[in-house]
Amino acid sequence: MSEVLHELLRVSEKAACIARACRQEETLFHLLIEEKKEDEKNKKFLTDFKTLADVLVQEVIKHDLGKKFPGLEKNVSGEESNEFTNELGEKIIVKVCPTEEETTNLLQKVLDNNEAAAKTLAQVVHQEVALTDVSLDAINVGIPQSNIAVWVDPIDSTYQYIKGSADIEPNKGIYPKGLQCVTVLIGVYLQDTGLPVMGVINQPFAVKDPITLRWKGQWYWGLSYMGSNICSMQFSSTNGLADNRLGCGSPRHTMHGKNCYGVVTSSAEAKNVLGSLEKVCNENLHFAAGAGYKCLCVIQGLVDFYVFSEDTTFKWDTCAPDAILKSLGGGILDLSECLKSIKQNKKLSVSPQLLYNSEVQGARGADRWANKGGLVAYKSEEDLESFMDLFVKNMLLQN
Ligand code: 2IP
Ligand code: CA
Repeated sequence: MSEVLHELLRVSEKAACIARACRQEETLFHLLIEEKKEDEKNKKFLTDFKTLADVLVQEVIKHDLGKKFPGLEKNVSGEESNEFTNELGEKIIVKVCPTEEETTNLLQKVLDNNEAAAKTLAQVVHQEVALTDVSLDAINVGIPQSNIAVWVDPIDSTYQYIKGSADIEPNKGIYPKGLQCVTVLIGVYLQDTGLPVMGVINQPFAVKDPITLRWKGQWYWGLSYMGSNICSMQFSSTNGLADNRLGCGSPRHTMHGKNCYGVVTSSAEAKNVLGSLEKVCNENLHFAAGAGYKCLCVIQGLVDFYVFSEDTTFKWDTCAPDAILKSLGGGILDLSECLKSIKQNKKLSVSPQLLYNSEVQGARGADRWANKGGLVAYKSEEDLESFMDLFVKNMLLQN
């Protein structure tokens, strides 16, 4: 299985290269940030370049995985559909073609004949990206390929990708917004049980080189299958730039000299939940953009939990981080089920984990794959029990 994980890592880096190119190459950046003029907004068929960038990254991931592991591409899913309609009303299926020239021609059709942009984009799509992590060679875990499927979020935190600033200062290591919140998420789950087993999070804009002003990325991987738990953070080898052991054994956050919990959540979180979190965490309650990035904050040990009660995260947002958290002894649970368990005095370990093979009954479109009951991402089960008790007690005081 190390070959699959190796390929996930390599293809995540290729995705990160495309994401960086769209921000760093003048011809592409111009399209990315282009504000549509009022009359253009009404043109039904105008291609949205940011959607194209998303779709293209997803197609590259699908294409490369299928090339290496024939058949796997049929089990790769994500948020985007690869069907486009251009200004002339032509339907175009965006895909990676056998040659760079063919991909250029195809992209030119979607980009309403912008040859320079199509060429630049096709070039990055077809470039060879080599990425190796020697620690992966040590993995000897066999997961039947016929039982695996993949969730892809090609560019999580799209808003920060388009509008995000490069100069946001972190608060206790956490970026509330900005390019650092953008991630490429590739998660593998078992088709029969729906459990996540392998994941890669690639952060394309982790550090900006002060001299060249170019961005460098960073990546994390994890595998959790039948008692084998391995994660990139256990190794000191390179995963880009930063020390990938940052989060291991991080000290508990403190408040007025006492231990307390650190939580990251969304600015879209409900008021009563925020009220309770503020009581439990005080100054250790953080807000950050990006579902993938918030999970990364838990993985890195910058916070203990990522709590979100709304239903606006999806399977593609959580599958990869969930697998990495599992490899570290944690995971992601359905928040509403956790609250039910606590009310019934049950242990949280029996609360449903998020599963990746079943859709929300009665829902349509993307909502079929929503994490309907919200989520709580954690690294330590023991801490989860005591944190949730405090959280629920304070929730009751809010109501
Ligand atoms: C989004 C993105 C948002 C997140 C939302 C995701 O994915 O991660 O940042 O909202 O839940 O679905 P928030 O930042 O408020 O947590 P995408 O950017 O891929 O649509
Ligand atoms: Ca997303």
